[in-house]
Formats: sequence, C-alpha cells, structure tokens
Amino acid sequence: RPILFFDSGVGGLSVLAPTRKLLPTAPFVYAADSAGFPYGTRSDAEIAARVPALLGRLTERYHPRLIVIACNTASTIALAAVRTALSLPIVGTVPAVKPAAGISETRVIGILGTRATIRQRYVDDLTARFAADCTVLRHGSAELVELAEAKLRGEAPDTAHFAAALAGLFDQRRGDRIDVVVNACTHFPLALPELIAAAPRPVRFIDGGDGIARRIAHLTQDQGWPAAAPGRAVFTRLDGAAQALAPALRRFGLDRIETL
Ligand code: DGN
Repeated sequence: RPILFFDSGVGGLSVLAPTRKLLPTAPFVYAADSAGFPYGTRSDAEIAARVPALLGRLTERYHPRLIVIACNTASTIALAAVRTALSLPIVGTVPAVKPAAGISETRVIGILGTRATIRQRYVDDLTARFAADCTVLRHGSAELVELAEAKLRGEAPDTAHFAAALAGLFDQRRGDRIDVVVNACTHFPLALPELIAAAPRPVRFIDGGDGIARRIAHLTQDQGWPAAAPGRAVFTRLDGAAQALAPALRRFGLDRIETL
C-alpha cells in the first residue's frame, strides 16, 4: 500500500523528496488538487470542506497506508477534520516555528506562507508555544506559489519577482532584524536558491521537510518495501499546466500521470 502525498499543486514535492531519500523503494502516490489550486486565496470554509472530501476519494481509490498532507494551508485548516473523517495515520505539514526559534540569534523570525496560512489560529498557537520571546513577522504571498509552480514547469525564474514578493516580509517594522525565515508553504523550498538570491541580506530559510520525512519513516518502519515501485502523480484536473509538469515529476520518481 502506497504513501499518499497531497497538496494543491507541486509544493508537496519538497516533502516527497526527503522522504524518497529515506524510503527509496516505498510506493508513492502524489496527488495535486489542480482544480482547486491555489488554496492560499480560498476561504477557510472552502478548504475545510474540500480537503477531507478529496482525501476520502483518494483513499478509496489508492488505499494508502499513510497520508501526508504536504500543504501548510490544508494542514493548518483541515488536519483535525481529516483525522476525524479517515481512520488511517495522517501526517500534516505545519510551519517550522519551533526549530526557527531554536536557532534565531536576533530573536526576530519571519514566517512566509500563503495568505490563508498566516491568518490561522494554528500559527498563533505555534508562535505562542515555541517563539514567545521572539518577534514573529508574517507575510502571505500568492506570487511565490505561482513562481515555484512556473519554475517546475521549466520557466526561467526571475529574481526581481522573488525580491518583490519578499519585500512584504522584510519591509515590515523590525524586518531588518530577521535572521531566520520559516518557509511555511511547501512550494517555497522548491525555489530555495531563488529565495536566497533575492533576500535583502543573508538569512537562513528553514522548513519542516526533513523532520516530516523522518516521521514518515518512523511510522512505516514495520513495513517491508519489496522493490522500487513506479510513483504516480494524480491531478484533479489534467490541464496544460499540469501536463507541463511531467518532466519535473519524473525527476521526483513520479513516472505515471493520472486524473482523479
Ligand atoms: N503548498 C501549499 C502550502 O504549503 O500552503 C499551498 C499552495 C497554494 O495552493 N497556494
């Protein structure tokens, strides 16, 4: 039975990649809700209704042994509802505030996510629990999600666009003191070199990908994965943009493309 990754688009590949390193022969299904993309500009109610319903359909079709919600927007809004609706292990992806607070020297941290993620109470709670002595600045960007998707379709990334998107974080009061930025959207680590190049000065970008991969390996450790299985990518709508992702998906071991 496969491990099912779920995101609105290709962002979850930043969680799939470290997981494949730890579990090279595990069977993977990567589901992208291309018909619902992007989630960051949708209402909480839409996401709360859509994500559990889609994961229910995907579970019926693929019988995964574990689901990874590889999307901060979906996780911070719908993780609890999905766990209630489905009786299999669900791993979520939430902003890496705790490790950020662990390494910040200036005690000023940036959280870069979608607009939907940064307004969640879930993020308030993480901040209160793990970064109470820090100034935590948040910025929600729809542009960065589009830029990461375009990069994976093979379009040449433009540093100026990344710099403009980052200005919303660094131009805030005390933004000049930020030394650690949490990539709180799974799309952003896919464009890490571009983010580093576009930042106004050297800062550390961190995300939860490696930690989530270790958690998945731990939860599946009793499983013998006999031989490398071809990975599948499933789209809720297989349009031109989705098809243009095929070469990138192959680089992540996803050789077959299907529609839900
Ligand atoms: N990759 C998703 C996240 O981590 O929040 C959201 C991308 C989107 O749909 N805007």
